[in-house]
Amino acid sequence: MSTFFNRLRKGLSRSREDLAQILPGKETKDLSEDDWINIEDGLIMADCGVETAISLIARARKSRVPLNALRAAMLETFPAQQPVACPADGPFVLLVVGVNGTGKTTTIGKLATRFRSEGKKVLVGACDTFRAAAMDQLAVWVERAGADLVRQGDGADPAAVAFDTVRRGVARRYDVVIIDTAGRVQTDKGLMGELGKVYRVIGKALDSAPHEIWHVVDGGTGQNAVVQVEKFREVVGTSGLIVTKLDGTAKGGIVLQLSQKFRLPIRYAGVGEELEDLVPFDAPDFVNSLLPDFKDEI
Ligand SMILES: Nc1nc2c(ncn2[C@@H]2O[C@H](COP(=O)(O)OP(=O)(O)OP(=O)(O)O)[C@@H](O)[C@H]2O)c(=O)[nH]1
Ligand SMILES: [Mg+2]
Repeated sequence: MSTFFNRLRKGLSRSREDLAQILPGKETKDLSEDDWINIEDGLIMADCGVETAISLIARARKSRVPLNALRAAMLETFPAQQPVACPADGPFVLLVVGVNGTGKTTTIGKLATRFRSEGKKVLVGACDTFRAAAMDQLAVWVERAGADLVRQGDGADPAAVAFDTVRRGVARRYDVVIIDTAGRVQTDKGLMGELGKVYRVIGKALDSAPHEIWHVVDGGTGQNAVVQVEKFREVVGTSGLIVTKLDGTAKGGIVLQLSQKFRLPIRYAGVGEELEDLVPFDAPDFVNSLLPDFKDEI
């Protein structure tokens, strides 16, 4: 069994156990209206949100075996995974965004390690220039990964750092350039404007960049994650999601909700604080972690 599956199963055990109470291996014809309401409540409690819970239930009700149908309906919320963009004119440039403390910097360290293990030359830009500690934290991760870092002094213009990083990535023929940004609340107009500038300046340094914009979401955020993704997407045109902290107290349903609402690929899942705790997202593993196992063959 994969580490991802084990960690997820552990992380999502509460939601799975709750759902197991109300989703016995029954056939649809044996379920009462109250049972369906309980199942819907269970999905909402697991952070699926009302809209997603209702649409999942609507599909499950059409089938003879609700658990099977629910599993299929959950899988359908995930769009087919497209390969990550592979530019012809220079390095692959990735912009990483999200609210405070979701795990952006840690995730960049883990991603840089992955790319390095594939033999790629990786350059990381420290565009969280507000706090020296933030740049130091990134520097540690980057060194552990065996990647290179571009940083300027405290309080430097994040857009200038982003521009420099991408230019250096092109000039020195890096394979991958990753831009770390400061966490910001989606309602902060000033900081969101600054992020928009970082995004635009990357395009000035390399026409086709950024090739991917990944929004790092804390899996334990709950319903607020939806408005976060919406607002960041308006500013930087998010192309994919990374959901972190799925090893902790996250209830998991938010992943289904985000996927159903935005149809964005979920590229990776964070399942711990160590270097190896970032795994490519696997929809069947995820759904199997969230739903109870079949107790009876029906
Ligand atoms: N359990 C767990 N903790 C994680 C995961 N990813 C990140 N963290 C922890 O979350 C905390 C915040 O991580 P950072 O990488 O600093 O988050 P950030 O988004 O860069 O934060 P700001 O730059 O302040 O916005 C750290 O304590 C990380 O170790 C994860 O997948 N699981
Ligand atoms: Mg950070």
